[in-house]
Amino acid sequence: MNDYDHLASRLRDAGHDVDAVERALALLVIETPSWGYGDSGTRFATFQQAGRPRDVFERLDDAAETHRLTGSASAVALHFPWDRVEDYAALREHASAHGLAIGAVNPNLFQDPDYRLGSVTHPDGAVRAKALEHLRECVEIATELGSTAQSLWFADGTNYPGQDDLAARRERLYDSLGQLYAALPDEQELLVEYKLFEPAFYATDLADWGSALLVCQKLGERARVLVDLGHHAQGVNIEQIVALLGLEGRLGGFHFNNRKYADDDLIVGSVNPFELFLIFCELAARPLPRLTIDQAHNVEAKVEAMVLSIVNLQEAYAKALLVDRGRLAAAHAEGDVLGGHHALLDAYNTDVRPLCAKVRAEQGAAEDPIAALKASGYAARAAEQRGSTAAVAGGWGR
Ligand code: LRH
Ligand code: MN
Repeated sequence: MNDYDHLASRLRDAGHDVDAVERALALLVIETPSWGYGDSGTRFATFQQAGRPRDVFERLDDAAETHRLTGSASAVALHFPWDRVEDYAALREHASAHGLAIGAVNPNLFQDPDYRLGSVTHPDGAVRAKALEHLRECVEIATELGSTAQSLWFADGTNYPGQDDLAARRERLYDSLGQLYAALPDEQELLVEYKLFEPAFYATDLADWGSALLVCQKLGERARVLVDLGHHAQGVNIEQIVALLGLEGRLGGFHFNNRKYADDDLIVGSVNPFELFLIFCELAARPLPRLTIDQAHNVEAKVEAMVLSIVNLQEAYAKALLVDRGRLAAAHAEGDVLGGHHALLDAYNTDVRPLCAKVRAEQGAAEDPIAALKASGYAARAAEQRGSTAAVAGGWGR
């Protein structure tokens, strides 16, 4: 009996609907970020890697390889102007030719020098108008690319007490996003991402989930909160935020990554896999929101990092689908403090790798994506074709 048969029979004996778990896993769609394949770094350095994509078309090629190997990466989130091209129809065609859909569109209002003191919250109305112009351009780009979401993160904030009027900035934020929401076509929604700090180091205008939820409730039904795992203070219970926003119907999206200290943007599940499992336990209780990876692979091989990230997400979701919800509810009803915890631990300690491998194989992907990637020679071929560290178009810090 192979590992899968052994696992499946043990799970069925324990009363799990293994077919239902496999169907749910096969439907999992994770958006990979175009910027996760390109150059990225810290304020100290950006280390260019041989073979990294030279433009958005090659970033899509790397995303297609990630999807070929994992079966769950059939959409790509784009960032503008990093992914700007003349012909968006050609970009859309290139994506669909590789079996990829265009995911969320991410405007960039954090690099232009005009945004030093803010973008949609800037004291100067002309700067806010310029920011809105970029946001409207991204709405049009999304329409051309068939994307249904504007994923909004604003670096807006201040560095010193007294630098600006905190309430006035808030009113400017409401006014700017109100204008954007009014211009939003019906098929698009806004995802509002918050972040505790960086690049602002005194007050960030969208610093936490409550701040983002207030904005969304003011804007309308098609504005929901996006949770980035690296954007919280140490010790914050993120799975509780997921439960709360899910209950409110305001959990619009996720930026998966992992951190030990701050917004480290490391591979999801690489620091705290138990937290990732607990987050999926809350996510699996409702229809899944838009799931996107948001990582910066500063020193590690970028396609391999993305493939491992998808595998970690598949395994976390599979474990969450194996939580015995009936046993959990019974323990809660009986006040059995550890009863529920044991139910979670049993699911978390289940080695789901044979099941994930079987589902990937049934989708025509790889049982062992990392081994398949290494065997494919994809990275060496890319380095051969794309050359080493020549200047590239678009990307972090450019
Ligand atoms: C900000 C952020 C945001 C992106 C950027 C690449 O820290 O998480 O989601 O625009 O990273
Ligand atoms: Mn993010």
